[in-house]
Amino acid sequence: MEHDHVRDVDPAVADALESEVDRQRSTLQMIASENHASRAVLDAQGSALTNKYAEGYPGERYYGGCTYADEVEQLAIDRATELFGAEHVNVQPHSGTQANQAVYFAMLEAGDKILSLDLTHGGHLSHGHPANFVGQLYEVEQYEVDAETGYVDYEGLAEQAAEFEPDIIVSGYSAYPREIEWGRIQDAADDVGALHLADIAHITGLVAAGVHSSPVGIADFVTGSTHKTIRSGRGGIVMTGEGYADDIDAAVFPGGQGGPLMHNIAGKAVGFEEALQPEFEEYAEQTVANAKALGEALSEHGFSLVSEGTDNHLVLVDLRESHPDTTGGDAEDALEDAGIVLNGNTVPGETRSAFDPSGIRAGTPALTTRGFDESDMQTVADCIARVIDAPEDDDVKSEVRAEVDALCDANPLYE
Ligand code: DSN
Repeated sequence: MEHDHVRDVDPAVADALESEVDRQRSTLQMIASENHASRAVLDAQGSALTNKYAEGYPGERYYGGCTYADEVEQLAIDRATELFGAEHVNVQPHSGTQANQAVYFAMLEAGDKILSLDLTHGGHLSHGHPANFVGQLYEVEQYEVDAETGYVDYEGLAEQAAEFEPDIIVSGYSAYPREIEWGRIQDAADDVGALHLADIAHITGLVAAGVHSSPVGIADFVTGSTHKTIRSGRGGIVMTGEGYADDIDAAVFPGGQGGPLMHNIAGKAVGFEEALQPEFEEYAEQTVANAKALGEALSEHGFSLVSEGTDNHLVLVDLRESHPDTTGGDAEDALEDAGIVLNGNTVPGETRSAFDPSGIRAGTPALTTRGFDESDMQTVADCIARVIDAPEDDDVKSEVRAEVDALCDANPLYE
């Protein structure tokens, strides 16, 4: 993948861009929130729409010259509506966090109460972490997963809601390997008259393909990011019923954002079109099959998986039992030396810290895009185990690196 126009102007950035493509081609991307967008999505994101201001919405802009911006945004809206079956879709949020921000801004006053999953149990910064604006503007209490099973403690959540009386309950998670029971969270919200925000950022593609149940039509608001499992242009999305449509649109623009990133919205439109094709359902099914195969193979190697497995695109490994002297950060570094890129992650009942956590999170969306199947995942799990068993051993890392090279050669990217 050449960047000739960049190279003419700026060889330093061109070198970095080309090195990044090489890095993605020659290593295994297993960060659960990442994927490899198609060349079509990349082209759309690198298009002349990056130049266009289009504050407002299709047909109601504050700038002239929006004919094609309108066409592109309406296509993104129509395709998302078809994919998810939502009554109203806003495709302008710059990110998943800004999609969540729009919901809070539309529905809450400063000081209102949010009940959300603890970050170390799989939640997200924008669900109420004290370092995030959400934790600072609102009163936040957090629920947890069951310490024994690793599944969301739905009964505990309902009891906590009855006591705390939140204005909104947030579901949908960033490091949670199991199917989410939207209806049980909705029941807890209904019991206390709270709103329900379901953040499907990680599983947007799985929901679109029907391989994870959908909260659309159950939760009051469904937010997501558009570049993870759904592999579209980078950014966020908000879905809601007609009753909240105007509030959400006003909270996105002008409430929280100025001009929409029209080039990214073009990438969303193209990616949504790809996701409407039958092959995308096969992709999503294979993503989950690969995560299950990875989890089973890691378990056979003696690793302890939070919730003992997965229903979605990721596994969360708690290293404390099998490798008490190896932190998630140690594992992340050693694996990257061997060409396997994932992240150290906190685990439920974390005894270290977010900077030096006790687990690793591994996802299959990007490898599945490259064509990896269950037998490849067995090889990947073997490689991960060998490195984590001997994180200081350079010979092991070199041997694994050679296996990674072979896997990458067999599953080429951006040819
Ligand atoms: N940072 C993303 C993740 O890795 O889960 C979520 O925004």
